[in-house]
Amino acid sequence: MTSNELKAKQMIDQAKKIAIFWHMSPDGDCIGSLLGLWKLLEKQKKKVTYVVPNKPSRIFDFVKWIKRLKSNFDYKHYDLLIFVDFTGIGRTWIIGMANPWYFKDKPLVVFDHHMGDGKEEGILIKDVKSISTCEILFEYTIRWRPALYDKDIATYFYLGISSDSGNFLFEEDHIRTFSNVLKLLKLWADKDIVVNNLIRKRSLNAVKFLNLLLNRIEEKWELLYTYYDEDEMKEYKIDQEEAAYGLHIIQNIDGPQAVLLLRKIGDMIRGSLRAKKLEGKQAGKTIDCNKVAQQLWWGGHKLAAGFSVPVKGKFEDQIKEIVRNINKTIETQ
Ligand SMILES: [Mn+2]
Repeated sequence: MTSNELKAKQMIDQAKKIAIFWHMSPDGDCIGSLLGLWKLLEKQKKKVTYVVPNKPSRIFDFVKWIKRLKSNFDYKHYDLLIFVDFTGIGRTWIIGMANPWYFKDKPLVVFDHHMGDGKEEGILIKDVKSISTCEILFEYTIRWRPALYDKDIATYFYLGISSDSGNFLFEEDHIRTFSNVLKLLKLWADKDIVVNNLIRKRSLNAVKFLNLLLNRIEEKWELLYTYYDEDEMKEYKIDQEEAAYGLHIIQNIDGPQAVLLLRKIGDMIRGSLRAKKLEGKQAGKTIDCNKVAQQLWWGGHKLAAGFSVPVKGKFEDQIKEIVRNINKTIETQ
């Protein structure tokens, strides 16, 4: 065991009251990490509180115990805080909480696979080479507490690996991911429930919204992009996670090296950038989304990253400016 692992395990073993936090717009990896960890800790007779900044999308309604997640933090005493699937930069939502000072100098363990900014606090169990936080959690906890594993826990971690890998499309270390998944399936992870509910099922409104996004597609040099305003989501009665379906579809369009989905949310514009993984001689030329996003405030991974900029002027004009800036950044890579 590395010293960080040893420390994290000790802190978790000794703590009786634990609060687990996840990031904005919880995705499958986030939900799987949190619920998997929660069940492992409950089985060790620990009192666990889990905190979500905003409600998970209804596409996750099929997940067992999802309704137990609470979004109000009580700011009481906890022996240990755990962050899953986010570190320094992702803590911006914590700053927006009622008492941000609460988090200062608290015993903290972080499980994450995002690139950091070097300013992270706490004991970091971080592996940017891993496809998902659920994978990291599984690799550690199956060594620490194999006897506690059950079908639910295996399904939670399977959910995270499946959703962050785009159902095994984006993983880089195939042997690592597939051997972990094989172990989870042997522990009775329910693959069918994840495939049927998360990978295949779409609401009719989500498909109609996709049609809107497809009609707006533009192509500028290395970038294919489309956009929406959050108010339009309301018209279609869908949530952000359902709207993101468009991104999964447009990233398969042949041609440009990167795709971008822009959305206007209140006074911010959020962008999701995805690069195509190039093959053969071109392999070295794959766009580094993390570098692009960092220049626009945020980051993520090499092939997928997000950014956020304040709204200024007309949405359509700002879109053109953002696209120009991204293309300029790509050019200098
Ligand atoms: Mn993740």
